[in-house]
Amino acid sequence: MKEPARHTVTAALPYANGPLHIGHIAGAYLPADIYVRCLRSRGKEVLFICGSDEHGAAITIRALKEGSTPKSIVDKYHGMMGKAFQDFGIRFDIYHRTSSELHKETSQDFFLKLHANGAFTQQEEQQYYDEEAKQFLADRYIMGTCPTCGNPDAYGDQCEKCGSALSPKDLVDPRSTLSGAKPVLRPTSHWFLPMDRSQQWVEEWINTGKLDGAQHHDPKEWKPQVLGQCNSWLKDGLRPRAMTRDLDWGVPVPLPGAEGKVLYVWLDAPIGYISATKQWAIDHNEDWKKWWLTGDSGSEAGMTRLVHFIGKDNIVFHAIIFPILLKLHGGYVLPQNVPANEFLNLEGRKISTSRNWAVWLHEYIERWPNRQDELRYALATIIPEFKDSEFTWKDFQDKNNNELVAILGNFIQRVFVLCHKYYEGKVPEATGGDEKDVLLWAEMNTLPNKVAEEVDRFRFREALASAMQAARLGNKYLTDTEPWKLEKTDPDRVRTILFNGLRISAALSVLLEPFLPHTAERLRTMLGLGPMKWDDALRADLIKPGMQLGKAEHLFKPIDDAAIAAEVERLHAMDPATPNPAEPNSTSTSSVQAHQPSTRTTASIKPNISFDDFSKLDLRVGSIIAAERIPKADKLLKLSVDLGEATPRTVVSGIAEHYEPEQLIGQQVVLVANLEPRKMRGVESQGMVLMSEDANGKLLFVQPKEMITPGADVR
Ligand code: B3M
Ligand code: ZN
Repeated sequence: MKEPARHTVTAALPYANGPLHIGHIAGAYLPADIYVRCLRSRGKEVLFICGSDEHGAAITIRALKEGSTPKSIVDKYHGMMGKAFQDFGIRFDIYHRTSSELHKETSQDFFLKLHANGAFTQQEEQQYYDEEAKQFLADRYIMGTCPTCGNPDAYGDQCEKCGSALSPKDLVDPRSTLSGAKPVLRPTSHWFLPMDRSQQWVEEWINTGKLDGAQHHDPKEWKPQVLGQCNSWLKDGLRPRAMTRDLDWGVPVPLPGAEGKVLYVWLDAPIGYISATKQWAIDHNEDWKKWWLTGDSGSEAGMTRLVHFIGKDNIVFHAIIFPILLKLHGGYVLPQNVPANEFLNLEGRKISTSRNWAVWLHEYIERWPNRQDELRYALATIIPEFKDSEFTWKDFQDKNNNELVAILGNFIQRVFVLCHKYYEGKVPEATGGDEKDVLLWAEMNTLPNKVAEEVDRFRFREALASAMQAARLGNKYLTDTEPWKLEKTDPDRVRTILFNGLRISAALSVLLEPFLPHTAERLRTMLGLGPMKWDDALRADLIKPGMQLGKAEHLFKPIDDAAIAAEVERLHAMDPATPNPAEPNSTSTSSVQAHQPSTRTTASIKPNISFDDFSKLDLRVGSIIAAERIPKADKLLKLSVDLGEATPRTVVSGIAEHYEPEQLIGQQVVLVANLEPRKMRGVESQGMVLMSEDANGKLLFVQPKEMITPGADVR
């Protein structure tokens, strides 16, 4: 395959209906950002496109739920997501939005061209209608049982459990998500994409990589699960799919007689990649066409490599439907790869927006300031490349403490400390080298290509491990050569060793940049180097003898158990409750319960427990006799609680944001007295105080109404 002239890289446009969580990041945006940064470092011409997906039922349903309008929903979340991406170091060339005028024009033109090319059929159809809400029910307005896997909460367009793409009429026992009513069928007319007509070429293109007789891409480069999903669709036979909807939020269908109809969100959203490119081109006085078009108007056929980074639930839209649309329009390049990832779970459970079982990116950035790379690192090691993977706070701590601190930070620290100690922070001059040095460089020399190849193959976890290998080699080299023992006897050798150490540090700042851009920049500053390219990684003259080095800074700080315990506690505290399986809507991520204020305040009751289980709990009334803050823990107070025992109990409680310590003295509380003791921020907590939250989120103690002797049991 010819080396492409340029790369158009897209990352799925997130719906502007909620903030971003780590599942989004690990699934699409982090891998895309690593890929793009690596290409740029290697001098390739790249355009990295993203933006908010602001149409479709995902938005209108959210508006209904928040008692707001679609416009204010998208404004709110577009701003929030754009900022979170920026803060996290995901560097799109543009973060656009599909509610823009340019996007409306672009998608209407695209639609009209398809229409003129005879790409659509217009059909009158019976569609589900909610007589209570007086609205046709497309996509997410309708739920029911998935005919494939039996999931009772499948949507009208898709089952999120098994990934099947669905039509509302496929659902067993359909129900309206607006009113819960059983919908009725009513006729309505829509424009359909008869995908069956494209079945043959799509099948050939997906499985052989051939397009119009030419080799377009190598299908062996596609992930097996992506090919698998496409082929399962193809095996079922592609069917006509409606490209318009009866909705009042979206891009209006630009044809006479189409009042009240908008483009299907999965038609307009991928065109969002194109309109974003147009906006970027306007902003930078550039040409958008070369990033998208083939032939005369743009680049040579096959010379622009289009790659879509997405999660697995978006595969069919990017690997089948959008390519069909691009081809029927004509003149556009088709994706050369769609490296979809599987899902990320969190602490043993599926990430769930409605149940707040998530680590939200903007909150992480707030709570862990200047520690973006720590999360980037932890997530990059668990990108769900081939199967679902799991984030746990413990693993985050381990990756930080055992890898970033112990391997990478430690290596850099050792080299810098010694250079400051022996040479007042100036780069020493190397003289010759021995066998250990030859071996070191033989291994080091393989790394840049290895990392780049793994990135090219979308094996980001391996690529990161290979880049980190440079730090492991560096540590081993220092341990083997022991420069600190030689300074008296062989100072020349020590200079060579530390010069090599600095060269490894410089190489690390290049090889780790795609993964840890903030750290790479700090490291370059410490080394006194400016921006570098991939090929500079091993340049022998990069580090010049006599050059002044920066301070021997610690690149990473260890994370203690208490900080991790606080995160886990926080996660559990946010989760309203285990859902009641008898309630059909309780587990879905965006079902609408318009009559209920919010799922958070009306948590469903946990499953029953036996009386025996209950009697295992030892609940006691206690009096708080002392309270103090715990240094460096904003949320925690250390309480001394008298239970009538010989010594008071020490209890750590997450109430520091709600009470001043002095307010608490003398208050009575209910304590779980037989909870396994647990250390938080170095303090052992010997029990747990029971609390409840008021409507404003303030934590209140559960207290006896009148004073009771401390130690009295609660039953
Ligand atoms: N907004 C789906 C999603 O967020 C959709 C992606 C559009 S990419 C063109 O899962
Ligand atoms: Zn299913």
